[in-house]
Amino acid sequence: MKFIDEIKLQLQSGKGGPGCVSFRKEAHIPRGGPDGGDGGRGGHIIFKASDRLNSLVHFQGRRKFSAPNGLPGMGSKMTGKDGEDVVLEVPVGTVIKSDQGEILLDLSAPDSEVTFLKGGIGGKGNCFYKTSVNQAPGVAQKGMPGELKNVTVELKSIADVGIIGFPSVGKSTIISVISAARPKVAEYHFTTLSPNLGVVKVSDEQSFVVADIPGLIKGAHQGTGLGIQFLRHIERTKMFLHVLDVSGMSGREPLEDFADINEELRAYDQLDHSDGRIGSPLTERKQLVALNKVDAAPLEVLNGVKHQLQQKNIEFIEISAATGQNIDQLKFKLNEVLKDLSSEDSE
Ligand SMILES: Nc1nc2c(ncn2[C@@H]2O[C@H](COP(=O)(O)OP(=O)(O)O)[C@@H](O)[C@H]2O)c(=O)[nH]1
Ligand SMILES: [Mg+2]
Repeated sequence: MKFIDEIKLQLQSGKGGPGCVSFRKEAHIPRGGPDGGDGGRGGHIIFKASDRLNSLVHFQGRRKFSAPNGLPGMGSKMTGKDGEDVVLEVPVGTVIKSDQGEILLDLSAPDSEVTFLKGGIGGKGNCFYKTSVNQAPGVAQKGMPGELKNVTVELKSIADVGIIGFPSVGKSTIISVISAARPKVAEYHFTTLSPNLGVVKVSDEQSFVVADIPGLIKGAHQGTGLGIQFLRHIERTKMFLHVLDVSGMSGREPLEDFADINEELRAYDQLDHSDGRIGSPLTERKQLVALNKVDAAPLEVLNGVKHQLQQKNIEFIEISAATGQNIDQLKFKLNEVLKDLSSEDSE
């Protein structure tokens, strides 16, 4: 599983409140029985997976979260108030990792809430220590400490490669021919519209995940259809395979399509993203263009498109998902681009 956005946080749950030493005040008796109550529990640190959130930007500027301590116990056997829990909302599909990189928590189910750091238990009041031999214990227990943890909060990507393009250009066919297996569903459970996913195996050690992201149509950024949600899926991929149909069989104009889809990406970038943007703007992400259906493409059309793309210095690969032409090359090319991207990242 790869990650595209991360922040580091220091988290601390509350300490338990101390127990209380107290004795009943009764007429004629100098010291009544013990009545010191227990301390309250310290506040928990809780993570909640929320559908409403799309990024981690709401943590900006805040790096430390601590839950308040429990309050001390009181006389008359009154328990101290518990410290209030701190609930940290994160987008569905967030992972919490330790400093050592170990996954401590995977928040992939919408609305799931997990107590991550428990608040310390409150100390027992002296009331608790009363026995037949000790009727007036003068001791109470301290509260238990809270927990302190440094963590990395990371947003899972849906896939390494998002396959984009208008309907019928061949996206589903491409994913079916380049991918060997379906990724483990549980890992990707967090997507609302479950895009069609596939694992592309390049070698025994190397594979990557592609997502066929349908529904990108003109006006998607304005919310046409489920446009915005599709765009949000696209946002959680690292690069795009932009598929154009050069056969003319579905009446598509490849270069117009190319411009229209890029226009949707640009328009989405310009929407208000103050609630969160994942990764870089869509228009700045790497795209590889696949000219699909070359088996059925009229030569003049194909050459025209190639010429135009070359003039604009746009990288492309000619393929046929139907005949398998250049499909291996496509896999290798995508893998290469992803490797370049991840080495750029680590620089
Ligand atoms: N001739 C030809 N047809 C293709 C090729 N790839 C896809 N198709 C056909 O194009 C149609 C649309 O493909 P599909 O994968 O469903 O497109 P999507 O809407 O982008 O997912 C289907 O009838 C496919 O069989 C190709 O390389 N050559
Ligand atoms: Mg499809």
